[in-house]
Amino acid sequence: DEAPNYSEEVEYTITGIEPGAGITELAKNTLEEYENLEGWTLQESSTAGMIGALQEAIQNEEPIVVTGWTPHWIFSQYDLKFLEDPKGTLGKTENINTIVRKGLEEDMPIAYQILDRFHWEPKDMETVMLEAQESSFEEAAKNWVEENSDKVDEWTKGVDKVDGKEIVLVSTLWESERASGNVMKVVLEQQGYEVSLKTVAPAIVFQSIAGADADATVAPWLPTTHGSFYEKYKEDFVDLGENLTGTKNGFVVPEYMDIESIEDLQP
Ligand code: PBE
Repeated sequence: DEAPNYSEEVEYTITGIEPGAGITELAKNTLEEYENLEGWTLQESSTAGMIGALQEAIQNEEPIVVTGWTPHWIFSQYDLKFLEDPKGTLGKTENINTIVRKGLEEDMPIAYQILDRFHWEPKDMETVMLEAQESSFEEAAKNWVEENSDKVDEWTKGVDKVDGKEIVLVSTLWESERASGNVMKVVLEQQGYEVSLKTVAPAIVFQSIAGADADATVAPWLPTTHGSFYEKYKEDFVDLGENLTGTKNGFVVPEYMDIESIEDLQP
């Protein structure tokens, strides 16, 4: 049984996202590691551009291969599947970690303790992401915190309040991290902090924590997606461990495409 050949229809192209994304580097490496992808290229654009191209292809029931990840609302909106990645170049199931600057434990022990305790599930993150589509991340985060006081209490119980101390969080621009960043912002604000949340490229997340321009991040995907930045800066930050388990990157296609693996794509 031969898999159908979609290569010409997709113009030997993987539809990608922002140049600075971890998944963009992993996708480039994937094109190098799979012999059957010789001659294929990664079309870098933006997340919105990738989603627009995906939606257009689905409307016309045409083939398309995109760089995709979960948690993401596109999986609840459309019938999609990850192509199997037998070489594992796009990474296995990953964690999102909390990383803080050196000295934060001494300077802001209260924030440090809450950040250290912060842990939630992919479905919590998805709830915020979905609601944010109708309102905003700020609004959705506030509501999630209100409706999940049992979880938030576990992070804040027994911890003192502070009086307007400033703290800088950095995050990336993707919706999953806008969800987690805004939830942490609300939680720290309720504790009495003045929180600024900045959105930057993954490289800058690590660079600013290592350089103490920012205090904390709840955004890094590890061990693979942001692993190269982690390695580069690991002497210069404190890793508080995972805050969520179960993210995944891959090449994503509509269900109606009759292939199952990256190896089914043809040169
Ligand atoms: N992502 C979503 C990011 C991390 C979170 C997979 C697009 C990246 O590739 O850097």
